[in-house]
Amino acid sequence: MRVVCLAGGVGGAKLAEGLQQALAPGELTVIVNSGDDLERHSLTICPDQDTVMYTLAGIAGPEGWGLAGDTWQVIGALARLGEGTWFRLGDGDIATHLYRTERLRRGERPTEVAVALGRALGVPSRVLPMADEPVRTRVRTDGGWLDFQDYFVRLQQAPDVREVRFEGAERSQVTPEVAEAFRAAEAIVVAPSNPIVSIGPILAVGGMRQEIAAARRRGVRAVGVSGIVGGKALRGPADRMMASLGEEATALGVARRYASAQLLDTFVIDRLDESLAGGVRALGLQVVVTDTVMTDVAARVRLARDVLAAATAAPA
Ligand code: FO1
Repeated sequence: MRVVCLAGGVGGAKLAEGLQQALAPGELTVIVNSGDDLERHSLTICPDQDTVMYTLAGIAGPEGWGLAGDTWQVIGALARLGEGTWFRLGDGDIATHLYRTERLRRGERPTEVAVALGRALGVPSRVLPMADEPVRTRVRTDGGWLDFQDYFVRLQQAPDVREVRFEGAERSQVTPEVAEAFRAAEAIVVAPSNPIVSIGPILAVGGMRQEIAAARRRGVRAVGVSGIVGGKALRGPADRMMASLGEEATALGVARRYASAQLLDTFVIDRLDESLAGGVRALGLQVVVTDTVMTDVAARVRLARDVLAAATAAPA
């Protein structure tokens, strides 16, 4: 079953790993958010792409991003030189950024570089950036507009977010590779990533919503998973962001967002949120209630199987 999964960072990577294990090699394409990308120390860094790629290669670091067993010599040496090192890059991870930056400088498209990196790391799925054009997520706080990683890492997501924009999205366009993945797709999965700053930028890419809508018109089912359980984001600031943007910080709030974008057929919520199922159904979505907290690999695969079952279920 060919599956296209939209994903951001660590939460998205976990479900993608479950899907990869549940599917045959080559059946999964993950479209990753590139709104978090940044330039540091003259290197092009694509955190969500790398998080998903390393996870699918089985080499992700202990915090979910970066590489397992990495060392920190280069960042330590930069700190001694007085460089700002709040965005920590491991030595092995830097090799990825050198490889990417060099190829981009030679004129390769970001998608081509991502495919080459995935191949070199032995990833049995395709990991595609959402677009080749640069799109940069920026958030407005009471202190003004910030680059995403300034907010996320340097300020540890402390300020309230009042507004979000995806700079460059209006000039971006789905790539031929992304379009081809949707044309071949038999199911679409929206991972339990931050709906505002992980899935939001992907949906803002020119032509993305149309590709999803065209696949759904062909009968392909789209299943989303809530990254908010019991009113708390499993990871990251999605709950606080939704609240400060005036949305309900629950699985129902996430469902509302996706329902108003006419993105999904089915929404998967946690058993803890069973009482919200009626509200989600009232939005016109089917509901699956299951265990969504991916504590280990077995839980990732279990959730992936539940999602795939929902994607193949006959429409109610
Ligand atoms: N997250 C942190 O909290 N601190 C870091 O220093 C940091 C460095 C980093 C380097 C490479 C990379 O691919 C990811 C990195 N992340 C770091 C994670 C990243 O900021 C977030 O996972 C995403 O951008 C949010 O989805």
